Amino acid sequence: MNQIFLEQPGKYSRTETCCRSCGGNSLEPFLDLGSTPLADRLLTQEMLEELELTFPLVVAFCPDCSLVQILETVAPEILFADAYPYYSSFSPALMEHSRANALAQLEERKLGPSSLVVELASNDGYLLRNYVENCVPVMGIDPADGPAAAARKIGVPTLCEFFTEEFAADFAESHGRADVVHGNNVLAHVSDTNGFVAGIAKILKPTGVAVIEMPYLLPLIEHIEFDTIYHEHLCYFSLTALDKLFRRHGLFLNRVEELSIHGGSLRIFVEPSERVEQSVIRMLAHERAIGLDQASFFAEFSSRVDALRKELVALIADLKAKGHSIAAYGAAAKGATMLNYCGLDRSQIDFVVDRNVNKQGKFMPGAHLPILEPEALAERKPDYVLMLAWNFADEIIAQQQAYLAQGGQFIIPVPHPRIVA
Ligand code: DWN
Ligand code: ZN
Repeated sequence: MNQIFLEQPGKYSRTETCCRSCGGNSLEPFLDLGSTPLADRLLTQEMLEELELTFPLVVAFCPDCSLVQILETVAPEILFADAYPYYSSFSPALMEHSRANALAQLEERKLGPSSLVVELASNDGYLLRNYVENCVPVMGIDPADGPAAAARKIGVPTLCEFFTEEFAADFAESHGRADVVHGNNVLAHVSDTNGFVAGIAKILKPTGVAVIEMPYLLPLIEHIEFDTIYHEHLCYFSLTALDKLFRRHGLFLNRVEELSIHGGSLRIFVEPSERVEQSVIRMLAHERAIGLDQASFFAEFSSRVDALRKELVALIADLKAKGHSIAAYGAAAKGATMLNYCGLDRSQIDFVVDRNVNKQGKFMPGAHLPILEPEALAERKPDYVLMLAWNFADEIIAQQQAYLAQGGQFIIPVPHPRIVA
């Protein structure tokens, strides 16, 4: 695939001038992370020798509907190719989070053998497996071959497709409509945002609910979580922007829950009938009160990101000047943004470890850090480990007591770089 990039550079991306949600043409850029490689595109040994193409990573605010979004759209066929390495089941915390979500819907909606639960971007069956165990019919939809095959292996039927409005119409015809539609960390990834939401409307029963999770814009700004910005994430949602997006397709954002996962997320409950609960009214009022629906709210963000970068680079340089060795934990997409924006690579960081066996043996995009198994920390005993998967820091540090006992220390990069031992 890399070779194709070389033959036709630029064929695989488009710079948007209109808002991905409302189509407005007054987009106001407020952060430029430079031209960066695709964060999820881990490299094999042979790919290291080839030119690694990069794409602009500029973030803008839409004053017409409050949506925050990146301006470059890279073709989904490239972003989510079969080499896409993300498997949800490598995180016990995420598995527990998903199980609790499924059981809550099962209970509240009194689902049973005549129900249908669909998940968009169902990955390796990590969530739908909980419905299968409770004899509720399911259907997963995911364009990545690897995770889809893994899902089928555990008894979760999965269609290996991109979810589009057209696909949704056919699905409703052939499979009927769903009582519950899940979509976790997918809405931000789709290039046809409106088509995706219109598709949800097409596959929901009139009494159905779509339960959708996405990272929340407010903690991203408050905790300087700039590394969660990469080409796979086209949109960064406030509740204000979500409410406008769903209403445009006759769907109503009736309930919202705030979650700590992935650095701060929202779980929204969207239905074909309007019965907005206090949780939504309160959060919309809060966003209005703090100005999350105004461009001025983002004015300082770029300088705060740059200050974090300078702080982290200085800390790493100081540790290296003192002769210390440094590794990293988490071959995460956010890790690629962090390393590449801060200009960190193998001259400062020797390797990165990750539990996902599909990532081990590959290399991080741009920085080219080799990805090893977590046991390498106890074996190679780096003095410090930069926690690239900071959203799972507690879980990971709990696993690395042996490394800590040897005197190892972690560097947590956000919201401000700090050393924890
Ligand atoms: O939208 C997305 C967000 C929500 O999750 C996807 N684009 C992919 C993913 O983002 P990410 O690539 O930054 O992934 P994570 O899940 O934040 O990164 C965690 C990484 O750390 C994974 O590669 C798995 C790994 N890990 C590990 O090695 N040991 C995770 C845990 C919990 C562990 O104990
Ligand atoms: Zn807009």
